[in-house]
Amino acid sequence: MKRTLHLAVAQTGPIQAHHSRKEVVARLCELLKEAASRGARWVVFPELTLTTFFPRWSMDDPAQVRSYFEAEMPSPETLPLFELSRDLQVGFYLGYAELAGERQFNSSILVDGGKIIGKYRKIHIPGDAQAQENYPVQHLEKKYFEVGDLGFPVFDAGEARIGMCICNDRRWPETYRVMGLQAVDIVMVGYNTPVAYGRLGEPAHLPALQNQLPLKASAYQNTCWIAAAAKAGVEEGIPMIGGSCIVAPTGEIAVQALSEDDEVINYVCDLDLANGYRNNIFNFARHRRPEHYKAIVERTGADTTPL
Ligand code: ING
Repeated sequence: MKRTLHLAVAQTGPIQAHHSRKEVVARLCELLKEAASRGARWVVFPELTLTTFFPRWSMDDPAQVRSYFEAEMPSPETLPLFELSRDLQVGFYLGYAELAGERQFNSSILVDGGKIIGKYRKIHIPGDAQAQENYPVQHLEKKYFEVGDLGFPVFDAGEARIGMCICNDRRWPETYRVMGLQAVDIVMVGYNTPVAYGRLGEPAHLPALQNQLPLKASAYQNTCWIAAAAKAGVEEGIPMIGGSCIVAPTGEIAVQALSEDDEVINYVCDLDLANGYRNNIFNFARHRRPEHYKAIVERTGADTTPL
């Protein structure tokens, strides 16, 4: 009997500063309903799905900053999404700004049967802690979020082992390898990626390529499926890439979004497709040699001193 899981990714178009939580949750509920109507068992929403990508601005008024965070989950505004998930029996990944006491995290949760069954807090926090002079676009996640303190856990969600990461995490191979070493079947990731990351001044074709590159490589190298959900389109005047996709353990894109708006993509994933790779070329137990990998754990930055 094949182990399959019907997976959906719910890409959202832009969320502007004036969009209320209520309006956004209504959009997410429509996307969840669409995914359920296609037979999906799980739906992946983007990073910081409930608000506009506020780390593009430098804000020092604590009340203004806190207005982008959720002090409780579910909150009265997000409860309808939890209830719909329970009623439709469709689980979801949701990215949001988490206020945990006085601590601020860029977080994601797994919700199934209307209950939170897993949480992750973003570990690779990109950008800067202070606004940079003459940057066309700021990226101040280090100003607003602490480094996550939950590691990269993998959760047993019945038919599959599911792990999570968030946006910049997807560019770092360590993210997936830690989950691959926990036999993850599916990695769910949401992202908000500006088209022009100002300080790089790179050709326009590269952001899309550099989005897919780590997803394809990491799905293949860690014998897992990856479901990646963008918040896309022009948010507060800043273009964000779309390109939401579901990637197979073969390294192939199984399905991808065509628009930069609210869009559902879905795919019936054969979870045993990974077996061939796990038993052969990526049989970690047979082929990995951790005794030669110590630099990966012992060093943070690169340096020329001999190991
Ligand atoms: N966004 C971006 C990302 O990693 C970024 C930050 C953009 C880094 C472009 C490098 C290049 O996709 C978030 N939210 O991490």
